[in-house]
Parts: sequence; C-alpha cells; structure tokens
Amino acid sequence: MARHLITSAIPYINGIKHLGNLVGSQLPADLYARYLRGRGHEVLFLCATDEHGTPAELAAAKAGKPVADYCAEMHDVQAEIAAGFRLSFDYFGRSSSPQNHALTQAFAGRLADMGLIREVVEEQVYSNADGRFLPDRYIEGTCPNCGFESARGDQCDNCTKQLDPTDLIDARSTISGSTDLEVRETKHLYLRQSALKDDIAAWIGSKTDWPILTTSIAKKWLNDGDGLQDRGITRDLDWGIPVKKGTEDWPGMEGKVFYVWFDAPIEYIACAQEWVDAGKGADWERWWRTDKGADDVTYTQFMGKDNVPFHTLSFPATILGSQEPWKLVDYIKSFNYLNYDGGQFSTSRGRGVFMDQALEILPADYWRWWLLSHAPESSDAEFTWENFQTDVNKDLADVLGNFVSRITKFCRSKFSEAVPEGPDYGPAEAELIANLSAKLADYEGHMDTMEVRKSAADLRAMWVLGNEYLQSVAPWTTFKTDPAKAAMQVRMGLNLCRLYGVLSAPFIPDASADILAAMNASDVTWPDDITEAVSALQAGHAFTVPEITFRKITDDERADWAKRFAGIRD
Ligand code: B3M
Ligand code: ZN
Repeated sequence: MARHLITSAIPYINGIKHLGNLVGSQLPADLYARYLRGRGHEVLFLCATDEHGTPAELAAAKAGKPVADYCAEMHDVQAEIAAGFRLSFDYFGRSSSPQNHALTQAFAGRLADMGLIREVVEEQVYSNADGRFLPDRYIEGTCPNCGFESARGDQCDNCTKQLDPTDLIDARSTISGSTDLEVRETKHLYLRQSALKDDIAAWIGSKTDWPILTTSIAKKWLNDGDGLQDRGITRDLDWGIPVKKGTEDWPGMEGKVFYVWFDAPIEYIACAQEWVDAGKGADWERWWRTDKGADDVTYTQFMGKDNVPFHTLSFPATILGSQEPWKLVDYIKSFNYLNYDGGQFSTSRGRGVFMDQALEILPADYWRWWLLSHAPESSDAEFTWENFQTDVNKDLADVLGNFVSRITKFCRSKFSEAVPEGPDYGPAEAELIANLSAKLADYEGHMDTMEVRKSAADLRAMWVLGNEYLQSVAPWTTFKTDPAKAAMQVRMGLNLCRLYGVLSAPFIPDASADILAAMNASDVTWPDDITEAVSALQAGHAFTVPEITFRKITDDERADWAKRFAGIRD
C-alpha cells in the first residue's frame, strides 16, 4: 500500500466552471483518486476555491456584495456542485483561509531571509475615481498604432501590438469609465526566480516520465527566458493576503496584498492544514513535510495547460527557494482544451454547458463518462451534442446498461432472484476469463499512468466482452435444451455485473453503486484475479433487478439542449 497526495488546480471563485474546466483538472483527478483508493492505497485528495485577485473583487462588486461574503457564498455553491459530480475531495478548502494567510506570509518571510526577495519601485496607473491602482487589463483606450478604440493596457486586440497603459490615447478605467487617471509610484516585492533557474532546470530535466504537454510548456518558458525572470508577487489591492514577513509587518508594504498566483498554490499545503483543523484528518505534515514522513508520498497534480507554467516554475521556485523540507510534486498531468460545438466555451457569452446546468439535465455519470472518455489529452477535443448523444447511448445504455438489465431480468424470469445452480465454468468461460484478464491488465496499466482515454477504452472493452459472451453462449437458447448449462451462463453474467460495478466505479460511481447494491455484493474490493472475481457470487446468492441504470438521450432532447446552450452570439 502506497500513499498518494493528489491535488486538482483550484477553481477561481468568480463563477461556475464549464465542462471544459471540469475535464481539465477536477474530474480526472477524481478518477485517479477513486482508482487508487479502490486499489487499497492511502489517498489524500485536495481541492479548494481560488479566492483572491481583481476578478473576485469585481464579481463581488457586480453582485453588490462585500467580497468576503461573496466568496463564502460562492465557495458553498462550488462545493455543492462538486458534490453533485461526485468529486471525492477529502477536503475542499479556501485560499482565503487563515491557514493560507499564515503559510503564505511565512513563505514570503522565509524567501526574504534566503535573500530571494527584492523590493522594486514601479510606476502604475492610479484611478482617482475608483480610488485604486488599475491592473493593465482594467485600462482601455485608443490604440496609438491602429486607432482601435478598445485596446487594453497591455495589448491591442485588433493589431496585437504590445502596449503600456501610458501608450493609450484617452485611457479610461474599465471599472468606472473614468479618465481621471494618473501615474503613481508604488513599491512591490519580486521573487528572484532568476537565481533559482539552474535548480529548476535540473529538477524539470530529471522528470523524464512527465507527459510531453507538461514538459514542453515548462521547457518553453524556462528556455525562452520569460518564465524565470524575477516575478512580482505583490499587488495594490484590498482583497487578498496582507503582505507580511512571517508574522511581522513589512515596512513600506502596508495596504498591499500578495499576488493571487503566489498564494493559490500554497493553498495546496494550507488545505491539508484546513482538513486537519476541521477535524477530518489527523496529521498534515506526513503528507507535506519530507522530514515528517512525506518522502514516502507520491504527489500528483492535475491541471489545464494554461496553469502549467505556474506549477512547473513559479510554485517550485517558492518551494525550492525556501530550502525547507516541503514535498515537491512528483508528476504533473496536464490537459489541452475541450471546445464546444465548433467554437469555444465562453463564460461571458454563456456559450456551452456549465457545471450546474449539466446536473440539471442529466445525472453526473453521463457527463463523467463522456468527458473522461473524450479527455483532451494529446490534443484539444470537442464536445458536440451528436457525439454526446451517440456515445452515451451506445456505451452506457446499449453496452453496460443493457447487459445488466438483460441478464438480471432473464434470471428472474427463468430461475429466480438468486444466482442459479449449475455446473462449473467450461471452455467458453475460460476464454472469456482470459480475455478479461488481459483487458484488466491494460486498464490497470493505463490508470496507473493516468492515460484517461485509454483507460476508458479498456473499461468499455471489458463491458463489450461480457456482451459478446452473452450473445455467443445465448443462455435464452441454451435454456430450451440444457437449463443447467444456462444456469451456469447466467451465474457468469451475474458475476460480471458485480465485477463491472467494482471496475467502473472510478468513472461512474453512482451507477456502479446501484449495480453493486442490486447484486447485493458484500465484497467490492478490486479483483486480484478474474477467475476468483467471477466466482464471488455463488449459487443461492440473492439479488434484485436494478432500476434502469442508464436511459437513452432522445433526438428531441439533443435538439433542445443544443439550442439552449448555444449562448448569446455577438
Ligand atoms: N485558479 C485557474 C483556474 O481556475 C486557477 C488555478 C490555480 S491552481 C493553484 O482555472
Ligand atoms: Zn492596435
């Protein structure tokens, strides 16, 4: 038994995530956590809401709520939706927790002690009407290059020219529209990542087993020189973790907070502390401190590709720079994007399916199955309603659902609601067992290496093997001439239901639980061996015919949903 720490990228607080976000981190992380628990390993699976930064402040203002209240409410909303998708976090924390405040301040103090922080005086745009400094993307004006009227402070979207806010003609605040802007001096802290470049390059170089997507992004940033420039880790905002040197004030930094991307990954650690402080766990240090037992832990992070630079360069710079015995990530599984029906998911235009809407129209398992079996691993993937309808109907209703319902109903009608007597398994069953054993080995191999699509294909192949077996031995025909042999074939079928319940649980936990409950299965442990597994239910074992496990998506529903989620086009 091994110990596995698993974290999913922590979703921003301002809004509900769409299905592309879900399949890019939380869902595959949950798949892996469930699989490892199923195999008997000790798992700590953590996630949280990412609550700081300007977007949180602005979303709260738009909702007309104090930002702390807004975040508390949205945290609960996100927690409830996560539970709806059966995301099995051991703890769902908050980056605004007191634990993260203290830990982030402690890291900053330690990095300063190690000589890795420099103070820099910069010029920044201040809005008198808003009473605040404006980040680049909250300043708009006319592009000096092409005349486009809505160029942003950092770039013109029309001609792509890189800009400074002071280049803009008629610059205005996007918050209030005010043009009463001035340039003021402000002091910020920079983390001297450049001093850690060799350490980080060596560490990334040692990760030969990481997905190409992860290492290619990491190396691009490392070698372009962009990624490991010194990085500003403070901001002029009200909402965030106040800048302190450990527990002490930081002279000249009054009223400033840490940059959201400095404190967000530290929440991975703070979340384990929250888990303990909430009375759910006993000891966080054995997961995070290599001097307290965490050197035995395998730590895996899940995230979308846009988050890779922060996890391969910035957060490791914090950890390595501290020279304290913190656990470093062992494996980073990253994902490409899921697109929506010929375009992108768009939060602002309401285009695509968002997590809360998905659960309103279908149970979690339908989404989990489709999303995971189409995970954007080697390239971007696309959600279309046609494909969703076809694959869900085929894989879940026709293959798995039909198998379970057919065999249980047949047994009830010809025998009883108990596993029937019959002879020992014969050659057809031996062949099935051999085929299932080979597929199970593939499935475990792909799950171990987090190859999500391939794992789904292996699981589906095991369901198909069951169907092919039933089709070829045809107990309904056998029954007419040799009822005892038919009983044996039914016994195999019922045992396969139990086996599928166990093996499918990481993908479709609710349906698996229903199948296992219907099979009245007491042993739900991961099989060591298929021969044993298909003898778990013995003659006389009572079961019930499950309610419909999966229903089919109709053409009308598909058409309705396609229309409903198309968004307001501009
Ligand atoms: N909050 C990005 C996102 O919500 C960001 C991840 C932080 S991971 C420490 O997609
Ligand atoms: Zn322009």
